[in-house]
Amino acid sequence: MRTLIKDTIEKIGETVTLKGWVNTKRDHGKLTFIDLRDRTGVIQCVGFQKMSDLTPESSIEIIGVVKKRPEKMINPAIITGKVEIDVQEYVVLSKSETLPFDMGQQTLNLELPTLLDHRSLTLKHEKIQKIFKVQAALADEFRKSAEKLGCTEIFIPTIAAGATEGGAEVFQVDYFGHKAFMTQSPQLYKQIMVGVLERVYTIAKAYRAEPSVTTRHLTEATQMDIEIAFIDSFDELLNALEYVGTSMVSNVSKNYSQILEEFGVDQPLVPDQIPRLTLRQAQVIVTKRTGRDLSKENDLNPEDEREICLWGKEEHQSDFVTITHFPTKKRAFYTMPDPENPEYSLSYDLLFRGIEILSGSKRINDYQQLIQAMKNKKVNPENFGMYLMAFKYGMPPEGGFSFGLERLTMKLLELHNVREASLFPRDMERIDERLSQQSSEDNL
Ligand code: AMO
Repeated sequence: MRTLIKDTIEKIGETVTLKGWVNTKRDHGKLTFIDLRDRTGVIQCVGFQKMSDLTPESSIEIIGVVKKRPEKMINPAIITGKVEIDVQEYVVLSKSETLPFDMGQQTLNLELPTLLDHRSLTLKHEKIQKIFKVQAALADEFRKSAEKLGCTEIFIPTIAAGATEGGAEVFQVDYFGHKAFMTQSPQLYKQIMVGVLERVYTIAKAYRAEPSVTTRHLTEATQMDIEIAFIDSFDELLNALEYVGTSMVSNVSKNYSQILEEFGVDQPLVPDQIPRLTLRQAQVIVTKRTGRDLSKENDLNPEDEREICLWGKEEHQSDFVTITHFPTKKRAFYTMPDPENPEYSLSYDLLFRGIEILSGSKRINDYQQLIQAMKNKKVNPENFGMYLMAFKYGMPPEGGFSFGLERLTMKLLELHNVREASLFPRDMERIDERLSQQSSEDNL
């Protein structure tokens, strides 16, 4: 029977069967050292055999005896650091070809394009795997907090008849000769569904034909969305998004503190009250700190987001800052203008460690007002028949928000580029393979 690597520490003196991949192999004269890796960890295995047929990344089975390591050989960095395996026999299950680069380093020091060109291989690196364990944990915590808020999970289509967020950044598909679009967000469907279930959440793919290459944009991103009906106040929405955001970040950082340490990242600063600023208040603070005049700007640019987060850290010991009241003309048609000053809207972004990780708003729930808002934004109501139907039949006051999973993962682990937080990132230059390379090959 197979023993998992993490369980070997309980089996000193026993003969065990391990299965995994050759993480590294070192020849020391008569002895061969293998670091064997499975889904639970890494363990050192020592054999007198030459093991010349074992190449790094081969998948193998080892039968051996669990031995206590001599005191001075203990490795406190790994859970199996006090033991090692005395190899009796081994079987190669599938031999790996020679690797294009050394995968044995603690951090894989490759340029991002090389890392992505070899994604199926580089994902196997222990430290890279950890990014996606943290990502899975964030999604899990998102689900838990959404359930605590009383939301029901929904699964929404990704092919739609109309562009959801407006603008030109939409992928068009040929749908049996009809024009259709990849959904830019779950927005329309989650709104329809609060008219049914009151409170909903979804983790969904969102497609944006982003025409530029930046460190924060993917063309296919994962959005974690919540939508809540029968809300009494704008603050109720702010409380909900801050609750979900801080629960995810705090719980994952606590449960995966070792991974954060390995990435050299501090535990996040999460005060009881997240600082809240209107866009205009935030701009005044940035101007005071940098001298830059932002009075004519209708949004925060990446530099401003970084600055306001530095302010949050220094003044409120917070890695989060909530920004509210963006100009109505800058937000999507479904956003509710502030009744006290309709030039601004009941909208918000949540910033974390210098970058926007969430946005959302209170929504227009009145049918006629929604049609008018669409017309003002040059959005044709005829393309949104199914969506609008929900507003004809008693849509309660409602609002919601959406977290970007890759951006959140990136900032929690302080990665440099959002592509590192996506298993198979898509951008204008890549769908798995580099598109330029592919097209030049096509031309051969
Ligand atoms: P928005 O367009 O701001 O809002 O998206 C919400 C969050 O999703 C993430 N995100 C992205 N991440 C990587 N690459 C992209 N191209 C990308 N686009 C978005 C960001 C962002 O904060 N329907 C509204 C939300 C709502 O009102 O409920 C929406 O999509 O972290």
